[in-house]
Amino acid sequence: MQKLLADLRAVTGPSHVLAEPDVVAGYATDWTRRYAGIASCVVSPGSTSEVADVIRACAAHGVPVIPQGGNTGLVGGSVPAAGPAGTAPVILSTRRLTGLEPVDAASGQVTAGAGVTIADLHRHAAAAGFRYGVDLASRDSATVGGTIATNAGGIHTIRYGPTRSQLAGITGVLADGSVISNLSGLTAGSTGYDLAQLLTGSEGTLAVITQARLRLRAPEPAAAVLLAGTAGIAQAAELLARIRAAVHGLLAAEYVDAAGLALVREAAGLPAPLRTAYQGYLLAELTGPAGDADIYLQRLAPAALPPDTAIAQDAGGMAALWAYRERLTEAIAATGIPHKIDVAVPAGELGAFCAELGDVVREAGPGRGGPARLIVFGHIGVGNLHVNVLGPDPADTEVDAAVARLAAAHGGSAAAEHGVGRAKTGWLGWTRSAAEISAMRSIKSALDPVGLLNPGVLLPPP
Ligand code: FAD
Ligand code: 2HG
Ligand code: ZN
Repeated sequence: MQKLLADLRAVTGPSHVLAEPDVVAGYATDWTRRYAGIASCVVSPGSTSEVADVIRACAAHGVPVIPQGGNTGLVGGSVPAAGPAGTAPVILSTRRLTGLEPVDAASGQVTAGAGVTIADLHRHAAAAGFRYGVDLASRDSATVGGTIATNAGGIHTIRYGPTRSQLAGITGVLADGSVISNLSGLTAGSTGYDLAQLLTGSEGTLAVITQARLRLRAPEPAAAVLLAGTAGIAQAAELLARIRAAVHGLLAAEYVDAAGLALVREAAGLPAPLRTAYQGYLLAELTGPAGDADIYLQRLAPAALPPDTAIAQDAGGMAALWAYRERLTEAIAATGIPHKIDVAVPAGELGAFCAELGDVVREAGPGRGGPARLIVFGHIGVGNLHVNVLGPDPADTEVDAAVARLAAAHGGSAAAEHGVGRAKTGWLGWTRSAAEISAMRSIKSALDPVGLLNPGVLLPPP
């Protein structure tokens, strides 16, 4: 261990290797506090070549490497596994890889370091007259590298697609220390396997991403945000379909159920958003002619909005409506350690899935730490629901598996924008075929034969 620390310090300089147990424990615990393990140390290389040297040093010592960005992941992929499993891994933090090149206006692209936060990327793009297509409530900590590694979605996926759709190139360090890099951003360069896309969603198991070439968009400022009450998720989906047909430029379409609204109001001290309480709430963000409420109401007329729908067109009003959705994750975390089951469900199955959810959670939950509190919200526009359950023991996985199985039974996916991490490896076979999993294993063992990078994440044990 002392030799490993000395070798890592020789690469990065002593101040960039942290080994004090209390400090390391902070990095080795995830955002939800549900996943935690033991790490030898945290090393923060300052360049791609230092990342390569760190990986080579860890390989020489036979010590696994866990890539970590902002540590906002919600499936345990950014922290070590619990329990003593051989030599404790090294956490490789990308926090020093914060280089941001000037925006290339000609191509509408930018090259960013893996450790750049999404909020910093947004500010950088905006200053050059562009917008980055991925946005999420963890923007102040979540990084370019972490969002690529998880193929993060977020609130604007309905408009711009997930992180995968923003990627034009990547630099990454493989498990043998070799560097693969193509940051030319050429969309017309079809020259074999697309390694940037292969690393997208690989959750730190194939390479450490150190830089990315990202596509930017023209700015499309939000012109209106509306919040409408509905009788539940199926009605919210129907209302959304009408809004979609009536207006172009839907930037976001989000759902919060009654339990979620009650919790966020309680935790954040927010007033009731509408005159009446509803079973579910649809929030939609629209782009278009700014400040012209009449034009909006005219355009939305065919959508037949419920009469007491709240519509905001000024920045303060729009932020106030977004708060009911954006502050929910932190409100849940302030209440307890949640079971987070991030699933995708086909639009036509949302109602049936949610109708069965209460019983499924009740059946999986009893006697496991008191009555369960079920909260359902998420990116309804892309069928991505965040089922959160408070109550069951955090170590228990019964309720998680039951909800994920229900999503799969409705033709959905047991894992969605948060990825697989450590939490969901056992469920991969519910949404991917045996042949697909076998192909993924072949890729993993070709690029990382000894399992140096993030072992135990993404792929189930053989
Ligand atoms: P980390 O948590 O540090 O790591 C996540 C995974 O990526 C791990 O497997 C890690 O090993 C790997 N990784 C990290 N950096 C690298 C790298 N440079 N190279 C290779 N592998 C790497 N997610 C969404 O998709 N949409 C949302 O709307 C959303 N909202 C959120 C809101 C809140 C309040 C919170 C706390 C989380 C939210 N998340 C959301 C989850 C999380 O923010 C995303 O998964 C994000 O992509 C993680 O980025 P990170 O930098 O924190 O990565
Ligand atoms: C969101 O959309 C995030 O707010 C977090 O993906 C979801 O807290 C969650 O379960
Ligand atoms: Zn989400």
